[in-house]
Formats: sequence, structure tokens, C-alpha cells
Amino acid sequence: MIALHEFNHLPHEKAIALIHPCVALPGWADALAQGRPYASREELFSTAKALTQAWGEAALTQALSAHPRIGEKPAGSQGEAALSRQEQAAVNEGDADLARALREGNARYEARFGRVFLIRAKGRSGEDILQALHARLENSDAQEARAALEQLREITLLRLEGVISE
Ligand code: 2AL
Repeated sequence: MIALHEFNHLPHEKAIALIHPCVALPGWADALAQGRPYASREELFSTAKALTQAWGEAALTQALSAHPRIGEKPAGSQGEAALSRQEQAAVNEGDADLARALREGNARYEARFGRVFLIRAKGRSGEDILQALHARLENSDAQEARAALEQLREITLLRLEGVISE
């Protein structure tokens, strides 16, 4: 965590390195860093959010590189791996039936939509996620692209909340 006033005064490259793990979209991090200084955390977040509105399917595909499958908590203590593991903390790894159902659901989703199933995992149990996965399998391509992008925006802003404090 770094305070907003410190973030405001970091060299551009350092500011980018700090916010890059929020989402694997260099253009977003660059624009957010360019927008400094921010007068308040509210202003930072409203800019960060506005910048996510420009994302489309290409951004989604690119950003998925930083989001391992649900149920596959990545090893590693750095950047996205550590964040993803924390976000998936409520997915019960000891539940073999749940783990199998998530694996099957992920495989069906990837066969259907051609990319990894993405959901904001923080605050959701494994069962909640499985239910959402099954529901989203019923979406049209366009509905699902919108749903996945919305989740990507939520994950990104939640990660940013963990990076920059008042
Ligand atoms: C993730 C992840 O890494 N963090 C999160 O909230 N969701 N992954 C995913 N496939 O949905």
C-alpha cells in the first residue's frame, strides 16, 4: 500500500510498476499514471473507472493473461499470482466435488466462449462462483462479453483499492 500523495510524486515508471498488477493492460496503467496528480482518492478512482469504460473484447482477451482459472490458485508471491490467490481465498480447495465441478464448468465455458471464465472472486464462495459460471454459460456471445468485462472492471478497481490508500 502506498499513500495517494506518494503515488502522485513517483517517477512515471515506478507509478506504472505499482499499478500494473491491477490489470494486464499497459495502456490503462499508463493513462492512470499520466493523470497524476490526483487531488483525492475519489478522483483517482473515478478516473480509473472511466478508463475501464473504453475496454472491449480485445482488452478482455489481453487482460486474461493475469487471471488464472478459478480453482487454480497460482503459486508465487509476486504481483498477480499473490493477488489472485487472495481473491480466491474463499474457494474451498478441500472440497473435491466443488473442485471437479469448477474444472468441468471452466472447460465447458472455454469450449463455448474461447477464453477463460472470469469472475470477481473476492467476496464470493466457491459455490457462488460455480452457480454464476453455470448461469453465464447460458449467455449469448455479446451478453457474456459484457458480463466478463464488468467483472474485469470490478477486479481491477478492487486491486487498485489494495494498492493506494488515502
Ligand atoms: C480471477 C482472479 O485471478 N481474481 C479474480 O477475482 N478472478 N480469475 C478468474 N478466472 O476469474
